[in-house]
Amino acid sequence: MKSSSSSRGDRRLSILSGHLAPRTIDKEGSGIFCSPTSAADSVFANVVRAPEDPILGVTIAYNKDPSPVKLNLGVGAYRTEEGKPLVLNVVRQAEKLLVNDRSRVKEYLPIVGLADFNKLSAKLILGADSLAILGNLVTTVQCLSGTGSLRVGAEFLARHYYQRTIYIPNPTWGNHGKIFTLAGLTVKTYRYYDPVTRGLNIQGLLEDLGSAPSGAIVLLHACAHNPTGVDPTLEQWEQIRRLIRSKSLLPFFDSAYQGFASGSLDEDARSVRMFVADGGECFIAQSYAKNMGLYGERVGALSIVCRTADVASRVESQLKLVIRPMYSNPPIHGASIVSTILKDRNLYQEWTLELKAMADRIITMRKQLFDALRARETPGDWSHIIKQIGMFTFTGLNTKQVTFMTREYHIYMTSDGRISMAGLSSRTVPHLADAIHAAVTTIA
Ligand code: PLA
Repeated sequence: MKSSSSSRGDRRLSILSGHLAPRTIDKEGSGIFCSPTSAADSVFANVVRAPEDPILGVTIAYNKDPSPVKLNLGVGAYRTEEGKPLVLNVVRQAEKLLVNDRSRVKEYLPIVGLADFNKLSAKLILGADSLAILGNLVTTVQCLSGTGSLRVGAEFLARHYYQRTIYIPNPTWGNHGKIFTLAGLTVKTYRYYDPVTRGLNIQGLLEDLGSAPSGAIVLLHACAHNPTGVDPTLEQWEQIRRLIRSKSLLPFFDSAYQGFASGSLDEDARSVRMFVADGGECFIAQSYAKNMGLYGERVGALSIVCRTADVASRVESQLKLVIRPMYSNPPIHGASIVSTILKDRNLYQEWTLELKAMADRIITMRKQLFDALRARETPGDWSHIIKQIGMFTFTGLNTKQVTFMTREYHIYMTSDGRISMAGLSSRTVPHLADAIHAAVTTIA
């Protein structure tokens, strides 16, 4: 009795001294050094509150703001001119067909997903006439959108590839580093963006990849680079391709925006097709979140282009061993929507028109924002707004200016100054232009 109450006392004392001692919390909040506060009896009392995600956390902050003029330009999610999320017409049609088809069941898909979906996805990114597809050199597995495709590819590389280092652009989508690190790869960066020219630092890129160890993996954004909106020209892609092949580096394409950069699916796949045409190997992670507006359905695909059909089929057998213990097999609904659209001529045609309309609306927003800043004589050269492509503008606004815009104008964006052009409309452009003007004229 006595000993148990004194040990309880000891514990309380140690908790109290924990309160008083300085805390050590690691950056990601996974530290075990923090003392418990209110939930002292929980076995998780030492769990430290983690910070919100730098991109998805913007939406959480936005949702809490009661202001009627608030504007969410954080996450890259398409909105209509009315500021509403958009379900594509072709998606509604495909869903109707699926629901009315009584022969459809809800059985498990195979580990690698829906066979039709995989074939059609490879065709979409590599082209209908791709020799790699015709030669069965490509293995494609359905994954949980772009993120899941990257992660499965990363896990496969960590298990089966001799080089453990992956080079990602600086800057890049915030999740890239985490995905590859958690899979067990070593992440390094290569120079990509030049803040002075607000364009591509091709020289720095070539130098950094040129000094990468032979065989290193290189992450490339297939088009519409996130967050900068800066893509290499075709000539620059060719320079990058030659360097990558000459050093036997392994390209890993992240294709999250096919169709969103130019409005053309083929145009936006040119970088990938250039690398596949030379017969070398490569990885491609595809997402249907943006180009079909299937964000929450989590539909994507990982394709690995190999040198022989035999290697491709052995690679696929190993991908199954990666996937099965992670999530067993992927969900059926979203992939069925995609394959229904991709295999029907009319639906496919209608999709390309809807996609083009989304891309065009974004381009119009760029022009309107640029004009609005010019009309206000906002200091600075804002031509990058119309030069950059894809969903985002990398404005060049600094963290303080972003904080100011959120506080004073209720405009929400990531702290690196990235704005989602897809979240803007003709109605909200003046408000954003006022905010940018005020930010750059009042805060250095
Ligand atoms: N790759 C890149 C380059 C991306 O920008 C995103 C999404 C993904 C992959 C993953 O998308 P998915 O898993 O939904 O298919 N980037 C968003 C959303 C649009 C996010 O951060 O999750 C962004 O706002 O940057």
